[in-house]
Amino acid sequence: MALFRITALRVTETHKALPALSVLLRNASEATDLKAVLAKKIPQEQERVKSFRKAHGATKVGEVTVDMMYGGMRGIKGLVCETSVLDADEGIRFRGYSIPECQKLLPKAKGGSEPLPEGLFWLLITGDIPTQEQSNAISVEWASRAGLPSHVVTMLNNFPPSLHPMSQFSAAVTALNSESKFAKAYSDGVHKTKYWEYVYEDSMDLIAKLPVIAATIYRNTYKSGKGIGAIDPHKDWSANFCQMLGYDNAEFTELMRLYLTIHSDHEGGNVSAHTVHLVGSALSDPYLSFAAGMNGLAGPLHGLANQEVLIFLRKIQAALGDNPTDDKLKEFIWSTLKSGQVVPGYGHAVLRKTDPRYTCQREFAQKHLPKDPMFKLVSQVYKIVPPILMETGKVKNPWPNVDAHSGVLLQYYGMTEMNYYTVLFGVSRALGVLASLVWDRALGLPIERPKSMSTDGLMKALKA
Ligand code: AMX
Repeated sequence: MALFRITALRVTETHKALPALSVLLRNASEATDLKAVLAKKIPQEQERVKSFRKAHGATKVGEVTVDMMYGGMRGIKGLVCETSVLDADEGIRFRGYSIPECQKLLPKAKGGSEPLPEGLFWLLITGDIPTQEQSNAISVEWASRAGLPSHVVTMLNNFPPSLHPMSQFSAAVTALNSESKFAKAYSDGVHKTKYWEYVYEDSMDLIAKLPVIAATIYRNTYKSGKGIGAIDPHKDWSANFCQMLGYDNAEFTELMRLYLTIHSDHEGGNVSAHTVHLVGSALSDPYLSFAAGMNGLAGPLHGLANQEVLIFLRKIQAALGDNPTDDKLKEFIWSTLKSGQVVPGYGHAVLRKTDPRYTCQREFAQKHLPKDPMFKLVSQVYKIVPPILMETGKVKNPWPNVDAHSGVLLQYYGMTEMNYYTVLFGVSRALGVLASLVWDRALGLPIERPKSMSTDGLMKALKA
């Protein structure tokens, strides 16, 4: 076990940077103070929602069929999510902005061309594209909040490397709830109108700490626990994360900025987002709510698909070599389907076209790794799989989703440990679901409790 240890000191070395941090934090002005910006916006939005509900509270939005009840509630409009909306054909829009628009409009790192996740978070939580200064202020603030309590470090260091990284991730986040300002304020009897402020504080702390947790898991599980180094308050969130993971390739850092931006949010109904929202509605603190969502993300039909895709590609390579013929690949895909398995990375519950998150990763690959054999295979799979899935006659969306591409990019830069990929997805997903959680409490949304029925009761009600 000693081999896999890193010391608490190493992780909390962020404190070394404190003098530099305090200067940077002092530079924050009212315009770059996200909490102050939100405090102004929230009463306006509360008023807008209140008057909308007063005028239209009893208006019907849609209907529920029996198939929807047995079919995973597919298509039921039953949730409000402010941060993003998913269109079946166009894909995700973050607060109204498409991925190419975000790539163009959001602040970048010096010398970089991909958006900073800090800027995306500002956009998700406020609805406004931030200035460079606002985005930089978030980088500094997250650096200042990144230290882990020693019990979480000890816990991480004692996990066997055989424990799946997602289990380590979720368990560590759960244990972090010792730090919850919301839980403490609630037990101290804080007024409900102030809930959002504490959920905001916990969310900012949690987002700041996630790369440290994730990097510790990576180093412990795959790199014999060799130290993760210190947070540099002059670097952005992704650059610090890459450095802690042990990657110093500027191109990989750019990939990570793109990756952490595009995986952040996919409206409110997907398993991870919905779970965080649901658990948060019981007033479980943001750590517990987010950990619950991560257990959902760890499912192979959801976030674990990025791991499954690479395993699938490796299986193809092992069976057919690096350059399979189209016919051999078709045979392989059909035999997968006939053995009752899904083709990972293809299909979606809402999307009906190629996922724009796939497209922007493909563009990144075309620019940086056009000759990579695995990328060539992914392109060939993109040509072969959709017609086959259409031919089955049952798959509603034969096109690739985000997970069909991400692993290929990561392995190109040396991150070949595919069991780890979903942790990266989880770090990113925090941005969307925690921004939403702040708004859930700001809008005073109640505990979630839809009505279920038994088959007997349903038959009786429909006189069937
Ligand atoms: N390969 C094989 N069969 C598939 C398929 C795929 N990629 N996608 C859908 N199907 C099958 C379903 O299993 C279902 O079969 P059944 O009637 O025998 O049960 C049928 O097609 C109809 O399903 P659907 O309505 O098209 O999809 P859905 O909304 O029920 O499920 C999803 C969506 C993503 C779970 C499904 O497409 C799938 O399993 N894809 C592979 C796993 C994957 O890539 N998941 C990641 C999704 C994105 C994410 O959350 N990160």
